[in-house]
Amino acid sequence: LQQKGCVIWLTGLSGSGKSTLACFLSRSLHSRGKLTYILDGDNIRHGLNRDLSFRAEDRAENIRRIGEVAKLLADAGLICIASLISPYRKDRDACRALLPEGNFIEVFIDVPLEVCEARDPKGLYKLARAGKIKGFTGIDDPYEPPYSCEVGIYCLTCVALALD
Ligand code: GGZ
Repeated sequence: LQQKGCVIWLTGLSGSGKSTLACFLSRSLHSRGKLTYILDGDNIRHGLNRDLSFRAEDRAENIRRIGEVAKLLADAGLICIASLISPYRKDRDACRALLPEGNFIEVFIDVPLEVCEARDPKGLYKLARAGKIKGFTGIDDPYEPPYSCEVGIYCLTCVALALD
């Protein structure tokens, strides 16, 4: 296997497009002969992390476990694409610290809350606004954008509006 493993960490709000981008990235890398694996927060919460809630300590544990699994996959030579809200800077930084310098690529999907909420693909923002989901990121739970990251992906809708 002539491939150096690494972790591409996608962070951003619910509905920002992390999973879509993860799939696109994975296909694109496959077509270039690269081996990839997607770790998606929402999926992993149905299996490995099904014991975890959305309280801050449980989110931290969710991120820690996914960070450790990502490291194992990267050690095995895969390009691991982690896609989870990972709202707290310190948790993302702890995952970064597991990998050698340069092997953790943090990608911030920078889509404003208003846009994510307007998309609301699963109707979760609506439920959160109605108080039916408590501690929803962006509504009544914080999201800490990275101070510095390897890649920032801006919302195309916002760019189009700004240019209009
Ligand atoms: C945020 C929540 C919540 C709360 C359920 N806050 O857009 P989705 O639906 O498909 O992905 C979100 C997913 C978040 O899981 P993560 O593992 O990525 O979160 S974290 O990194 O913060 O641990 C969302 C859904 O679960 N969801 N309740 N309260 N998102």
